[in-house]
Amino acid sequence: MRLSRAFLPTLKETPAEAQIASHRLMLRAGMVRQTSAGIYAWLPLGWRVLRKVEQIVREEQDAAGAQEVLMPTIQAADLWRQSGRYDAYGPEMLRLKDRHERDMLFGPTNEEMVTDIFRTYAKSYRDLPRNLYHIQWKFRDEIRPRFGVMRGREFLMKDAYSFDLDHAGATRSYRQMFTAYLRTFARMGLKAIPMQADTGPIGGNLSHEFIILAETGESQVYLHKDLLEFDVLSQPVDYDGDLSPVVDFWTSRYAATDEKHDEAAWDAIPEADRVSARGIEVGHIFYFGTKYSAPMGLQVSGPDGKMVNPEMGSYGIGVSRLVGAIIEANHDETGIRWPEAVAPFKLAVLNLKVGDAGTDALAARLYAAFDPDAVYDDRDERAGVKFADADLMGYPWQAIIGPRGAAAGKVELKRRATGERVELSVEDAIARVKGGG
Ligand code: 5CA
Repeated sequence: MRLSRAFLPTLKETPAEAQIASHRLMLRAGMVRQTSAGIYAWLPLGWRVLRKVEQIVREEQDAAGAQEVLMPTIQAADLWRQSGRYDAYGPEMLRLKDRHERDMLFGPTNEEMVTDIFRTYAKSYRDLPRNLYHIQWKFRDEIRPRFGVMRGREFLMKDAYSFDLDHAGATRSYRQMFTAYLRTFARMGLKAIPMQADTGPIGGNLSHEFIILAETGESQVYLHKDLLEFDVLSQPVDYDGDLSPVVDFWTSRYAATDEKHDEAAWDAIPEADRVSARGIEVGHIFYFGTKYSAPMGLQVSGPDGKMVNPEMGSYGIGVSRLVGAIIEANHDETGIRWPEAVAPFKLAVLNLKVGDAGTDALAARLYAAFDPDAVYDDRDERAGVKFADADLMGYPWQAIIGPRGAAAGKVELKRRATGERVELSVEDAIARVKGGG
């Protein structure tokens, strides 16, 4: 994308309403624009990141055997009356009426709807196990929307729902999602720690929150330091096989949120191994058995011919929240430092003298080698403005092209994460950025 024609509106001033770094940087870099309290429009830069995050989530769900669907945002209240949650959910639910005065709602989550869809088709134990997910906008009328997209009212969530014949099957589905979550967050460059958690309005008896450590996190968390060192991406994963080598490690070390914190267990850990920190919840998984299948009449015939209610679980990831969380974990005083996997563009080509035959030619070659994963700063702006914008927007690589270097066929390659700079020929710069090292 050529910046001379792009809609990438940056803000010079730090917006007063933004209390944390990610919110400030998302507004300053022109990633999002708040249109009502807790409701955001995603502008080109933000939208590209959101889609990259979403795609990693999708790939890992698919790899774990879940199937993607798309359920609507608007739901009929009657479905929620069947589960008993319509009245219980309270003022966080946005309730609507259609022109026929029928009660509708903007979905805060989809347990009822997916149970309704599944009960229409599933007849026997041979229709199990299944796992359906979608990536869809949710609305929760949060009492205090804050921190930008981190706690919004409208937000993008991936929610998956598993259906199994019995407890053993449901445990297996839970462990598959547990593993997929570890991989998903690791691919985004995040260390997310699963912690036993309360189940809240979703209900059920087993639940883990996936939490990344950040000073501005809303939860207080306690964990064993070994958990920060486990490299899940180097572990082979066979979703149809034994997941213990990945899953069991996490239950062998202490990790808890404030609500579940156990002082006695904590005191038993050597002090040098304890980490207490603030955290951001980026995912939450639940096992709740027949909490929805029983009242909603989802049943299948078992191998012995008797009817059974499938055992269910649900598995959420805060896709839009993740964009903020990734920035919380990857920024400095000048701006964002995107991990490559989710960067809006891999490379920014900064032409310091637009109109100079030498710089124009080198810039065009570099840009062509990476387009559409590169931005080309071909604006008629001072070098300082180009440097500041590239640092703010956080592209992993910057290729800086000035007239003196261009005359010698050289560009200066800067790595945003480390600040390291090297002078290279165009070919070597292209190879370096492609190689990622
Ligand atoms: N039905 C279950 C699992 S699919 C569910 O709704 N779980 S949840 O309530 O924990 O939400 C799942 C994830 O959505 C959370 O872990 C969090 O990352 C994200 N999330 C929840 N509320 C918000 C919000 N107000 N703004 C942004 N993200 C949110």
